[in-house]
Amino acid sequence: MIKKSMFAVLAATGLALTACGGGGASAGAANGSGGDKITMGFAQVGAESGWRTANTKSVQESAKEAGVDLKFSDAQQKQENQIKAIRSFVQQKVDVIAFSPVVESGWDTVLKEAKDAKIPVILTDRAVDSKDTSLYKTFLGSDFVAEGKKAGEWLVEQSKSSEPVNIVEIQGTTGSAPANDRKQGFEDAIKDDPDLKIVASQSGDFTRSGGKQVMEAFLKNNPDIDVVFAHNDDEGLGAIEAIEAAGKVPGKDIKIITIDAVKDGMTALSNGKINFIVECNPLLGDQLMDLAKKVVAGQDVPQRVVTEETTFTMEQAKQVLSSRQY
Ligand code: GYE
Repeated sequence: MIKKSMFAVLAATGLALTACGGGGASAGAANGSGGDKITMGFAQVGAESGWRTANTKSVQESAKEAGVDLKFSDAQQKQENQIKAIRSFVQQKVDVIAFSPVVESGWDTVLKEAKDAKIPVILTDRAVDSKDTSLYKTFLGSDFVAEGKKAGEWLVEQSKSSEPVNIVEIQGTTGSAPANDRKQGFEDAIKDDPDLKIVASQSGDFTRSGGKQVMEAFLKNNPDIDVVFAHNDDEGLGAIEAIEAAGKVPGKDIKIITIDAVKDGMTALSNGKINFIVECNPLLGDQLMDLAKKVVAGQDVPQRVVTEETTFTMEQAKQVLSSRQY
């Protein structure tokens, strides 16, 4: 099925849609250009994946370098824990709150509390679906719809033979922005090719064990799987284990497409066990600290900052593997 390799697609640029007023500097807060240290409360999703580990490290290291006092909280993939963490940051009167929302909905109340306390909020990595965009100053992260689209476009490109292709999809965390958007982008990209059919789709919660479990069930119920689309590398790596345990060859009998491009994923791609990876960049720390300083100083920041990303085939992965930072 694999014929051509598609070359790296668009690099989303840092794009300023609308400048929105900062104005959230709390009384006596430092402005980041000298003066007191800024205190940032950061509510992380958890430690579910290689991507997340790299993201946490990036935020922690960048905070140190930027002289930002970081209060870090790990929500263990539970929204209620993140809400608690944000409330505690409000109580502690931090200068700025940054968080990566586990799921998209259900944030209005707590974000209103932060707004009433005049503490600016920065969305990092994942979006919320709140109608009231004044509840946060900016959103820094990837375009997940574009990522799903790149995955689907590659598959369309590879499958010109007019034979039916049975796809199984391992979704990310249910209700999360990357799961919703990657699904949508992928479906959009394949919808005009009648040979490409998603025969099963289930969440693996962005974890390796989740990916393995879901794939085991897929293999039991579907004798004829051609392609796995996993919403992240870890789920794809779990699927590889399940495929091998079932006596099939990942990357050959069943093609695998994933998103992230972390070291373990890129290694599997170099070894031919994964066939294509769409990059999602976790190194958001420097940009986050920069935005935080501006927001605390009451300066304007773009409402949306999109991360730059590419895609990798096996050959491309082999070339860059040794220089990958995460
Ligand atoms: O792709 C996945 C992680 O929100 C972009 O979360 C992030 C996703 C990433 O668990 O590996």
